[in-house]
Amino acid sequence: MIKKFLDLGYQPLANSYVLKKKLKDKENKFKLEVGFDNKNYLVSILKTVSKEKMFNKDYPYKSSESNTMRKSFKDLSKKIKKKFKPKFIIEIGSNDGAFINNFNRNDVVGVEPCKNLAQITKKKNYTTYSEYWSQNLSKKITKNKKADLVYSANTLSHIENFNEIFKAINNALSKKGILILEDPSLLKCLQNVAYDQFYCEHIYVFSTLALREILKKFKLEIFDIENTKTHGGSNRYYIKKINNNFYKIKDAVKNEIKKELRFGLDKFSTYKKFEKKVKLSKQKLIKIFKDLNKKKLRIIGYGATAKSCTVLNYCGIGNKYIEYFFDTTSYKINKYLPGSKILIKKYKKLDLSEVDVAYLGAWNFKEEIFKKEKSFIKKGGRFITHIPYPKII
Ligand code: JHZ
Repeated sequence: MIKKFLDLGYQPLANSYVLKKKLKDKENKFKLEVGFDNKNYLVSILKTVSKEKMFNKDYPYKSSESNTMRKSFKDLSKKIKKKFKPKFIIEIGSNDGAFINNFNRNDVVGVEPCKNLAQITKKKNYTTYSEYWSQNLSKKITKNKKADLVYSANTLSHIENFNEIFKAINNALSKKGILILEDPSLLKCLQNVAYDQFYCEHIYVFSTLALREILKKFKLEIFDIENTKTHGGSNRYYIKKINNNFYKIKDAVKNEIKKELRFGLDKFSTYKKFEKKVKLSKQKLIKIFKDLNKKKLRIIGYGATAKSCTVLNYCGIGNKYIEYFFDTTSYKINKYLPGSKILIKKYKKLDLSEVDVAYLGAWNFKEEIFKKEKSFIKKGGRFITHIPYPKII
């Protein structure tokens, strides 16, 4: 049974940036509540938004926008080539090609329902199917040869229907073929009080415990896990068919499960504790903004992320506190953040003559951003973060 543990209020669609001429229009909003299923340990949002409303030709998020992600995909590609030597790879959710760009065009196929993004890889001559991943599509792609590797990063958590996804994956994989999934870690999310990992697109935030249960139903199992730093702490799961004896199950799997059980990811009480921390985080963050506002300091936002949408709308932080956001994504520039309606401007290096404090919307890229803004920090510029608790740094 799914039991609710967190209510993040009415929220707009996180990636639906608002045009100036539509500022007065009513936005599509939904109740963002999060629950825990004690049968399979799955944490999910309770009300979902249709995929067509979220993932369409106007999708603004590009994986290649940060050095961190480009490097992460490049390093993984090198590792995959060395370790698994795949001859045919399918990526589900290939976005703008940050992963497939690292492979030979004949060896890889992308699946990306957002047409604007699929166009980018098609232009580079990578075979890209601009459709939602499904059994039909899987059959079409693997009609002549099965895949040695199916890869999907930050996509599984966006798809509601496990039955369709995993049956399609099972069909696509060759006998020895493997599946690599990469998604934010629930353990990290709870440890960091990163409640902003929940928004319309993130239907699930997975624990290993939950994923193991889901995979069992489809005769799949995890044989290795890596903890990665991306997106505030993710897990990379290496998965095989249960009857594929080519790979041994590594101790890393057992160890990760132990860690999760030690933290209590199997218990509802853990999630109620998290709820308390989230409420406290909200109070503290609002206080920081109010105090800085009283001092008449100029605050902007840095990185108009989907995650920021949850924070700003849950905490009721709008343009009274944050003058504007900086973002490097051309599609977001000159639009307004959903709900909070804060203007997004084209990024330029932070300058103390214009800004005193920047709220880290893209807290998951803190290291990359701090490197870029070294001079601002050196001269006394400050950042606000809410991770793992609200503070000025
Ligand atoms: P970032 C998106 O979430 C949506 P978001 C999606 N649902 C998901 O799962 C994750 O990605 C993977 C900007 N930026 O990656 C670029 C700067 O301006 O945290 C992006 O707009 N300057 C698919 O939106 C945003 O910040 C910089 O120096 O929460 C980062 O978005 C850097 C590094 C980034 O994902």
